[in-house]
Amino acid sequence: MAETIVTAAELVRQSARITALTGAGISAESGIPTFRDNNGLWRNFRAEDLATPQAFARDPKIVWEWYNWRRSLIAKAEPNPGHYALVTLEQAKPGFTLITQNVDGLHARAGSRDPLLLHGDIWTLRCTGCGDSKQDHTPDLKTLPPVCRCGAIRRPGVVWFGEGLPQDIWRRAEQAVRGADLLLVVGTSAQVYPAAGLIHLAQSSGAKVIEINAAETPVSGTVDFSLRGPSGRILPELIERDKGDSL
Ligand code: BV8
Ligand code: ZN
Repeated sequence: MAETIVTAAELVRQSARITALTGAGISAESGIPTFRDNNGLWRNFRAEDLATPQAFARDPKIVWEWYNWRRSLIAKAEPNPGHYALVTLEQAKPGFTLITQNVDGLHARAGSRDPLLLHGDIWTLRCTGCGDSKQDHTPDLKTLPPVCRCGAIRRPGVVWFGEGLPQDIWRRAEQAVRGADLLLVVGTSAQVYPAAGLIHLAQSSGAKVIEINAAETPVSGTVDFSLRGPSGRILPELIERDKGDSL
């Protein structure tokens, strides 16, 4: 293994309170397109056209067609070694917290016990009328938009641009980052706020930061280690060293 990753792996081993912040890049090797890479989800669409309350109010059907397409894609996807490596870390470190911007549910499917879902969950359908929220894992919803028994239409249970993040989740995420010795930043372009602000919060709270990304990001030059490559390969190297070494 390259010298840098060996040193970074030692930092992981020595750290007691580790927080991980993940983005769409951790699910890329599961076959789910990211948002801003060239094969990105949003290449054909503009975020403003789809992931906003205004777009949904204007044309709920087209927004739902995009989410339905993503749900069917995610339903066929499996967690990859990057997701599983974070489960191994969680089991080895009682002070571990996982924060994700992803709505695909792959961390939970890999076995992460309590991922903090900053941007919600694509499998949740929330009624725009009575507020009823339910989990629905049907990959291909037949009726778009889905209708609640109260007669109002349901929306995806995700956070759109211009919407606040779930307050309790955000508070727990900030608390975890403030108290961390080490923040792992995995597969995020660090462009969406307030999530990306957690990276700066970690740095100002004295935590070390290890970034794992296939490409350069706005934070690559500011972190302690910027490991370049696919998280599905790097995370296991970083975390699942030969089993002999206890983490
Ligand atoms: C809010 C959920 C206020 C739905 C999403 C101007 C400046 C700064 C901020 C703003 C601004 N104008 C507006 C804002 C605020 C705005 C924002 O940040 N805009 C950005 C674009 C400038 N933020 C908001 O609106 C937020 N809300 O501010 O509300 C408020 C407060 C109180 C009360 C009312 C209102 C809400 C933001 C949440 C939006 N929802 N998604 C859905 O998923 O459909 S955002 C969307 O982007 C996803 O959640 C995604 O996770 C997130 C971040 O993207 P990434 O995960 O980083 O994915 P990306 O494709 O960008 O990058 C992938 C990375 O992976 C790349 O770096 C790539 O190199 C790497 N990679 C690829 N393959 C691999 C890999 N790495 C490792 N291994 C690989 N194999
Ligand atoms: Zn309802």
